[in-house]
Amino acid sequence: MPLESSSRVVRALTRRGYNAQREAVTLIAESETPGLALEVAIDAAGDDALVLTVEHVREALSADPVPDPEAVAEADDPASGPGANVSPATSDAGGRDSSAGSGARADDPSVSTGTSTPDPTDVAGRVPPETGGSAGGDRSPPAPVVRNDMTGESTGTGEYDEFVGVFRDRYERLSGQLRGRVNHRPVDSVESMGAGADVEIIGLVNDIRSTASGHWLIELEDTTGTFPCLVMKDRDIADLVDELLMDECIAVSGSLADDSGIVFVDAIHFPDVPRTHRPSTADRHVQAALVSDVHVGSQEFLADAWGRFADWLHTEEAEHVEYLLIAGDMVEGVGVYPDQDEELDIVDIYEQYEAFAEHLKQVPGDVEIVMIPGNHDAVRLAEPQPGFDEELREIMSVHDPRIVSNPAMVDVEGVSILMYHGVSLDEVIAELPEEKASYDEPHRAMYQLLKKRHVAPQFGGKTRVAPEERDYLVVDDVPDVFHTGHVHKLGWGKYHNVLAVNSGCWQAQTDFQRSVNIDPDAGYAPILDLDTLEMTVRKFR
Ligand code: D5M
Ligand code: FE
Ligand code: ZN
Repeated sequence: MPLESSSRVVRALTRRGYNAQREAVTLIAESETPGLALEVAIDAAGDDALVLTVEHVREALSADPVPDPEAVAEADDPASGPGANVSPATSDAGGRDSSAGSGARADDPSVSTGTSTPDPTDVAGRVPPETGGSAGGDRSPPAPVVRNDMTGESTGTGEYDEFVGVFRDRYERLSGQLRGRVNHRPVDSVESMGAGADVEIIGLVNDIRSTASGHWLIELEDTTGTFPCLVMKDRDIADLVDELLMDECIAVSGSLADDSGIVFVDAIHFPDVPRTHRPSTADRHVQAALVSDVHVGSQEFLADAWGRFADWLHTEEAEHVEYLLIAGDMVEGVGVYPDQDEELDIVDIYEQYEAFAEHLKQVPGDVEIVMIPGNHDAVRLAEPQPGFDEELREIMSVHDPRIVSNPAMVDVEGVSILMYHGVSLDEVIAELPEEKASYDEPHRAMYQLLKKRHVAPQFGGKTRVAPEERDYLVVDDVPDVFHTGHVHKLGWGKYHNVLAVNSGCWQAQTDFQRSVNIDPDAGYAPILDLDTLEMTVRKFR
């Protein structure tokens, strides 16, 4: 089937407010009179259905293979009786209000065009309208299992005590990861050890200074106090000091100085991902598209590229793409950056989500969508960010996406995928040397976060972190795939067998980005084979 005809069907359905399963689109596009098939199928689906399923189409078509003029004539555009070549892309008359949320559709006068006397029995064997909002077809992939979703679990009020609490939790959990490798001494007992004693300390990095003679002084903090640790500039490990971020958890091994007031460091250990990590894979051939940073509402949002991507998902080539993961920045938002309003196409945040929901409708209804928020989305900026509130969920309900917190661990067909928007990547890139993290190789910055087993270690920097009882930003379990966005650069690679993917964006270069020489990778969709963890990238721009 030519791509063009299926994409016209998708567009026509989208305008009527329907999301559609792939096979439903294919059946309509391949029928002799797609325009008519579309009308009959919509009629069969009923006004309450959100997703046009393959059952709707099959039953509509089989019930009435040669449409009975009486049943269809008045249901159809008067100008296009049975057999007339109705082009779905142009049969716009009577389309649903595409910007309305699903709740509004049933009352939409245009919806009832031709179906003003809906009788559930007038087409033999028609299934009752779907009301649950899920794809509902027999081809729906297994729903992803989400761990570490803090939506609705926020306890933080911003009190000082909570900062103490979240650091304690971070320390407990990350030091636990290091304890098998070092024999930790609480810092308040280190001083009493004799000069020259071997010492191992696990602590959060409280301070990093260079001394007058160019050595490094790292202050580590545990639950009992702080202790200064000296890394000599001529040691190989001095190179690792470049990688340190404030507030991350590390261990040092060394020996106590003569005056017992300082540790001379011989080795630095990170919680890290074990080199022996063996990722899990799906036991069937199935793929996931990993995207982020759609930025609907921005003048630079690439609607055409997104449309081509959604059309492609309806083709045979994409038949194994059963999941779409979106790692934040669905919309451009309002007031995110200074002077941002000058580049807005849609100035109202809810209208931005309504427009975004329209673009989601183009995605096949049998693709499972999982999304997390980013810094442009309408949730709190401080991380962890809870999933969208009810009002936004309702706006996006047609495709029934799974909306979870940033970050979240999502298990898809046995593959665990850590989704994180990626605001801390800016900081990692700013603070680490070029060869360890850069915008051109964003996956290397992601390696650092894996090594630290924390998605945003640094407190009080550019990444805002909210104190919660639990530090949701700690990476407890090693993921098989780490998916981020935010920096609008495409890059991927493996770190100790974990596939790190930063997924580019759907927004062309903004004025700000031009001013700081950020050249975004826009309009790409990385496609991940869940059975092999191999990646292919498709370009839609
Ligand atoms: O940011 C996309 C990338 O561009 C990310 O690396 C931050 C950077 N960026 C974009 N606009 C600004 C402004 N105004 N100040 C600082 N950094 C910026 P995203 O937040 O996904 O749009
Ligand atoms: Fe973004
Ligand atoms: Zn962002």
